[in-house]
Amino acid sequence: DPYSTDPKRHPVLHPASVKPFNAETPPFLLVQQFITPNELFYVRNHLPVPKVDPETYELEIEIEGKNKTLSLTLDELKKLPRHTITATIMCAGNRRSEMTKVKPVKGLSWGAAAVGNATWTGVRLRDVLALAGVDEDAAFKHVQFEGLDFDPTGKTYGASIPFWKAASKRGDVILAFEMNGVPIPRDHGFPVRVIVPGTVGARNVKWLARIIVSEKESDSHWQQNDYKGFSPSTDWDTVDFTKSPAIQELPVISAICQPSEGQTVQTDDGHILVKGYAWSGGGQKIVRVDVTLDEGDTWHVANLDHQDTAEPPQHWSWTLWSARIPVKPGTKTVQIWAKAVDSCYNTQPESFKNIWNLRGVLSNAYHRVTVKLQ
Ligand code: MTE
Ligand code: MO
Repeated sequence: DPYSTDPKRHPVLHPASVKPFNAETPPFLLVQQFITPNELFYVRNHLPVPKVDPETYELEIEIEGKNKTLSLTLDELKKLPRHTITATIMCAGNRRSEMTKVKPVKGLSWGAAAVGNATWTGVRLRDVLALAGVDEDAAFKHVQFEGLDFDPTGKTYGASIPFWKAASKRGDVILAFEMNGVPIPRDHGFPVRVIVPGTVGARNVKWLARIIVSEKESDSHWQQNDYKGFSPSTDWDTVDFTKSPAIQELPVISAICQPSEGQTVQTDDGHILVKGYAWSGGGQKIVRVDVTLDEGDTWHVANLDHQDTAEPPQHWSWTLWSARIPVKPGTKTVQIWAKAVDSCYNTQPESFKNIWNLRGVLSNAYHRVTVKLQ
C-alpha cells in the first residue's frame, strides 16, 4: 500500500477520499480564525505523500535551451533573502457538491471548505530564477513545477504558471518552507512547496522537486486535461481539453460557514447571526458581501470582520465576514443567500445552472443555506 506511510491527520478533518487523502475543515471551525491552523487546513493530494529527507533534498532548476541545471540544497535555498506572505489557497473544486445538484460532475464532492488561509515563509521564486540567470525581462512564457509524488507509472504531479507571475516582484510567488511559523507539514508539501498567491490551488505544487523555465506549459495531466472550465453544454463526448485555458486566477467566491445547511438556529432578539468567508483570485480584495433572507428583495451588507491591509492586486488573503439579520416573527425556516463583490466589481453568478461544467470547477454561484429557526 503506497499510502501506508502517509502522515496522521487531525480527526476533525472531513474526508472526501482516503487514498489519496483529501479532506476539508468543518466550515464552522474554518471561520473561527483568520489564519487556519495547520492541522485543520484542507488537504488535497492526488497521490501518496512522499517521504522526503531534508538532509538529501535537492531542488533542480532547469532553463530550456541551457544544458546546465542549477541545483540547490535546502540549506542553500534558506540562505536566500526570506519573504513572508499571508495567502489563501483554494481548490478549483471547492463547493463542487452544490454544482452536482444541477447535474452530476466528475470530481471529489467538496463542500465549501476546500480552502484555507496561512502565513507562508520562504524565498522568492524570482530570486531563485535570478540565480539561474533568468530575470523578469527574459522571453520565456511559462514556469513549470514538478513534485516528488508520483503515480504507479512513475509520472510526477506537475503544473505551470505564466512566466510573468513567477518572475515579477509583485507576483509574490515563493518557494515556501514554513507554514504558520513551523516547517511545512508533510501533507502540505514538506520540505518545500510553491505558493502562487491568487492562483488556483492546483498550481501550488507541494514537495517541489524541479522547476523548468520554458516556452511551454507543463504537459502534466493536471495542467492539460483537468482544471479547465467549459460550457454547460459540453459533455464527456464532446469535450476537447485543448480548447480551454488552464485555470490560473480564480473568480470571486464566498460561502456561508455558520449556520450550516439544515441546522436549527436560535434567534437572538429577533436576529440571526451569519458568518462566512469571501475571496477573489488575482490579488483582488473583497469590497462587499451581501446577504439576503428573502431571495434578494432585501440585501444586508455584511461586516468585513477580518481583512488583510494589503492593496489589490496583491491582496492574497480571504476576508471573514458576519451579518446579524432580522427575521420576521413566526418565521420557521429561512434560506440565506450570500454573494461577494471584489475590487474589480466582479461578483458571483446567481445560480449553478448556467455555470455548470463537467469537472465541477469554478463553482462560485451565490451560496444558499436553508436553516430552521427556533
Ligand atoms: N502538489 C503536489 N505535488 N501534488 C498534489 O497532489 N495538489 C494540488 C496542490 N499541489 C497537489 C499539489 C491541489 S489540486 C491543491 S488544491 C493544493 O495542492 C492543495 O494544497 P493543500 O493540500 O496544502 O491544501
Ligand atoms: Mo485542487
